Amino acid sequence: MGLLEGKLGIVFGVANKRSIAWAIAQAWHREGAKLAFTYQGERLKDNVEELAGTFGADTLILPCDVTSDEQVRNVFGTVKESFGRLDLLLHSVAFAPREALEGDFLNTSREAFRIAHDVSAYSLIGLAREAAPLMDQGGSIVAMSYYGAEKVIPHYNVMGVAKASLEASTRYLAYSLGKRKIRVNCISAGPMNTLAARGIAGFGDMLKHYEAHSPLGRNVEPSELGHTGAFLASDGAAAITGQVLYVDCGYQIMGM
Ligand code: 0WE
Repeated sequence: MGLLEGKLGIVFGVANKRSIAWAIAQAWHREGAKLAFTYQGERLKDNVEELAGTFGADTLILPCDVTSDEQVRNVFGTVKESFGRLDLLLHSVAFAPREALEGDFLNTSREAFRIAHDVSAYSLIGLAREAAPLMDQGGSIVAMSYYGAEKVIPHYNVMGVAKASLEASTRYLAYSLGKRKIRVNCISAGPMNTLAARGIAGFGDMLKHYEAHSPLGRNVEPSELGHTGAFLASDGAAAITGQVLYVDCGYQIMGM
């Protein structure tokens, strides 16, 4: 028996086979969940259809720009028609304009700040609000964060501020949704070689730094995020809510 047998879930943030969202979706599927997927923009439609299609030709795949209230409403309207209800939601979505991740944090524009927070943090609140009425037997919402939320990582800049907002939103949502038995948690992952990391100057050195300084002496495998995602979604985590779980080979505990 899988950990998530009979559960219904929706996954936001698959871009390609290396996506963290895909690693967690595979684990949720393996544990018996039936999943719907969303994609951001026509550019990613074919990728998501190819990946999610391996879970069955009838897999629900919907467009969703998380900055559009209308698109978010439509997604959950379709999920309600198709699934009737919902147990699980994965938020694995972030964006800041590239220039904001390159220069000096002091030069962060109002617009870059707004976009980063809208896409990467507010979206969790918007998705949770639409998902909650469908989670009529309780539920589990999982969002992805990063250490740059609590300590300065050079160049992570406004994304760090947006992840801090995402983590605080996780706590307030956990409090808001607790009475409906809906849990909300973050996984703070060590650096992963995904599309979101491509082209980030010094990313290779960052992976080497984790290898050298994390207690486990290595980087995180996508499948390990899958296992943690499955645990948080499962009844094994029934008393865990509002938390940030570090899946970072222990890096976060180190002072030097
Ligand atoms: O959260 C992230 C990255 C998210 C991200 C990535 C991009 C690249 C392309 C958000 N917005 C954009 N905008 C783009 O135009 N990570 C945890 C990965 C990451 O990104 C970094 C990191 C790490 C780690 C940026 C600078 C320094 C470290």
